[in-house]
Amino acid sequence: MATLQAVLFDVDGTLADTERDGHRPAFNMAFKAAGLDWSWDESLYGELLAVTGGKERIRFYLEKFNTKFAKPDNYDEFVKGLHASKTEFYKQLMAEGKIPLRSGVERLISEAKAEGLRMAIVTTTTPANVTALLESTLGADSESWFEVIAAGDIVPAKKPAPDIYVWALEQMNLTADDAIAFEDSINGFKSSAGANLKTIITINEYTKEDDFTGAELVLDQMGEADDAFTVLAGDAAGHTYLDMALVRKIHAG
Ligand code: XBP
Ligand code: MG
Repeated sequence: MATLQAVLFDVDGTLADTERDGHRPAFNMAFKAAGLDWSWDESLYGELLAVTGGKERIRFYLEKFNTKFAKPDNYDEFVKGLHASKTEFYKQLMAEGKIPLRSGVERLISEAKAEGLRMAIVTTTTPANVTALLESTLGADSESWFEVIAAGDIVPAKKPAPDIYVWALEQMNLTADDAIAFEDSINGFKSSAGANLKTIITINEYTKEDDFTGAELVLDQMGEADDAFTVLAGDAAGHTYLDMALVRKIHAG
């Protein structure tokens, strides 16, 4: 295995619990603003997460859960407009700063930065949403810490397709052996594993039943010295929280 050169971070569910507390309410706000009586509760949203991408998720909802809705003639534009409105609401929610990073995320990113590792964001969410989350949690200039922001419609085939990871690695002129990915969901893991990346999973409420067979390490959270993780699969080599020393061991192992 090559020396670790880069760390690739998923965003939603991995850096913060944005799905339940950010995206879901933002979708609902956009529906309301458009005069639609649709409402995505936490449980329905869990089912809708089967499909990545907000525009794709709206279409999936209308195909599987709200089939009686009469689609307008300009359906593509309708979905795009609804999604653009959702992005505005999402940015507002992030600006309010109510969604914290998950345990250990800020520390791990700082460690990786201090050790000179190259960093990238690899996500299916809209680029503006990445900016909004990073700025509200890590500070105004934090986006610049990431050499590549691979996000949204940059590749047509979103996760679980490997394309977005392949694209990010190409941009960085790296091979999969040079990097490691952090993910939280089966769609994300299929994408990173499909790009041949070793992957560390931190589950959340929506993804705790997903099948992560083949992931190097499955944790409930990255954790801190005073907030230990629980190891769900893999070998944490006696560590109690995820630091760069453990990340390097996992990558080399
Ligand atoms: C995130 C997604 C995104 C967000 C919504 O997946 O699937 O679609 O839920 O963002 P991942 P947009 O964590 O694997 O990147 O509405 O901007 O698409
Ligand atoms: Mg995710």
